[in-house]
Parts: sequence; structure tokens; C-alpha cells
Amino acid sequence: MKLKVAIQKSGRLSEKSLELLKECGIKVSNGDRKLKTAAQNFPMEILFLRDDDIPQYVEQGVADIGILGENEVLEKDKNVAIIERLGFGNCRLSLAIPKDDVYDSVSYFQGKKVATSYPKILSKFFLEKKIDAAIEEIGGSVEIATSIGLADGIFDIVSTGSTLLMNGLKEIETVLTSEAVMISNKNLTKDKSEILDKLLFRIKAFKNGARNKYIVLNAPNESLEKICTLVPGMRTPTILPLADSGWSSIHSVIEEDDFWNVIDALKSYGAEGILVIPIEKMIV
Ligand code: PRT
Ligand code: ZN
Repeated sequence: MKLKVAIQKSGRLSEKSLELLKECGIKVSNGDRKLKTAAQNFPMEILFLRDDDIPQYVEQGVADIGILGENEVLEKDKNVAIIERLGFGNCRLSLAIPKDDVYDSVSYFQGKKVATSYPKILSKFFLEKKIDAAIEEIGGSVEIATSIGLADGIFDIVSTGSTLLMNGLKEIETVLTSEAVMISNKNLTKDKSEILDKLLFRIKAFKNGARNKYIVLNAPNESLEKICTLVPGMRTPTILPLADSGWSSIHSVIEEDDFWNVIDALKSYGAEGILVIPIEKMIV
């Protein structure tokens, strides 16, 4: 029994998707870019597909799970479950118009025409905002649609914004923020669900590791209590006496997000010799 995983064949998410599997200890060789390949040390088969096809294949059970942009999942609107957010491929779906046009509100689009490869998401947005606009569906190069006179505005994926800038456009509404997600067929067999649980366990350990740092520091004993509340760690911090009496070494784990604030506070309590070390995997 193998879990069939669909990932993008060649595109922005391909490399990161394979990297994620690698971080989960799963060995995949795709030297010759086949349509499918079996993992060497995990009950998994990998299918390499266009991202547009992944939702449908997962719905039909051709693949059991898939990795692709959330934008694509929402646009295709298939009967699949989003089971994990993966933290890469971040982008947004935004409306943009010629940079010299005056924009006050979304009512700008009333009676106008917008070009996009994401007609479903856009029409839902216009419906919610009660805007009556024409949607021109095109397959690619959406950013040139206004300059060639095809549309008044565009709705497309934006990451740095430099493509818009180069095409004389400005971003005026973010409709959706997106990242790579894992989707699953809703009727997996018990055997396949068990393999998926193993995979998700490993993904979580990797994500936790990436989000946290191991911290080691020396502190005067009189500040131990305050410092322990700052770096509570997974259960409690480890405290070891230093040879120098009156001082201890503290070992703990802190989150990347409040990293610098914690460091500043630690210093103010007299901590020194602070080492911050990356964590490869973290099982809580
Ligand atoms: O061949 P296949 O159909 O599989 O691939 P594709 O061409 O449909 O998709 P691909 O590989 O371009 O993108 C796959 C996914 O990556 C998208 O569905 C998004 O979820 C995600 N992603 C993240 C992006 C971007 N960032 C991105 N910047 N997808 C596209 N872009 C485009 C953007 O539209 C713009 O034209 O890249 C260009 C550069 O963006 P700026 O804003 O940085 O200039
Ligand atoms: Zn695509």
C-alpha cells in the first residue's frame, strides 16, 4: 500500500515540495523527470503534474494528496480538504489598474472589464462587493492586458510587485493571500490515512523546528526565576550550575517570532554568553 502524492512537475513549487519530502526523511529520485516515481524508504508514490490538474486528480483519487498553491485550490473549487499549510510559495491575488488612474474604492470596477486567470475567485469577490464587472479569462501574461486594450484592470498573482511596476500598473486591492498547502482526498482508506498521519507528524516536526531556536545562556542565580519565565521552553528550561558559583547555564527553546524581544529582556536581567542554535526537527 502506497500513498500517492501529486506535486508540481516544473514550476515555482516543485523544488520546495521535493525539499519538504526530503526534510521528512523521504528519499525521492527524479533525475529523469518521469511522470511518477516511488519513494525509496517510505510507502509513497510521487506523481509529477501541472498544478492546475492536481485538485481534480485528488478529488477523483488518482492521487491521494497534493501540494499546490491555495490560490489554485480555491479557483478549482473541487471537493478536497486542505489539511496543512506549508509556509512556502507565499503570494497574494490582487486587483491592479494603470498607475495613473484614480482609485477611491472597489466601485471603480463597476461596468469595467478585468482580465484574469482566476475568474472564479474574482467573480465571488465582485459578487460579495455587489460590483457588476465583466471578467475576461485569459491563460497567461495577464499583466499586459490593460496596455493592449483588452481590459481596464487585471486580477493576478503578486509576489514582489515588480511585474506590476514594470507594466505600468498599481496594486489596489488584495483579495486573497496564499501559500502552498497540502490537500487530501476526502475518502482515504484506513491504511492510507495511517501513512498520511506519519507524513503529517514529520511535517509538523520540521515546521516546529524551523519556527523555534535552541538557546543557551549564562545567568546570575538571582535572575533565574525571571529568566525562566522568559524562556519557559517545551516543559521547563534546563538549569545547570556553572563552575563559577553564583551563576547557572540555562538551556531552552524560543520562538523565532519574539526572538529579539526575548534577547533584549534576557540581557536586561544580566544574561551573558547567549548562544542561539537552529533546530532541525522538534517533536513536542
Ligand atoms: O505549469 P504549471 O501549470 O504547473 O505552473 P503555473 O505556471 O501555473 O504556476 P507557477 O509555477 O508559475 O506558480 C505556481 C504557484 O506558485 C502559484 O499558483 C502560486 O501559488 C505560487 N506563486 C508564488 C506564484 C508567485 N509567487 C509569483 N510571483 N505564482 C506566480 N507568480 C508570478 C506573478 O504572477 C508574476 O507574474 O510571478 C511573476 C513575478 O511576480 P512579482 O510580483 O514578484 O513580480
Ligand atoms: Zn498552472
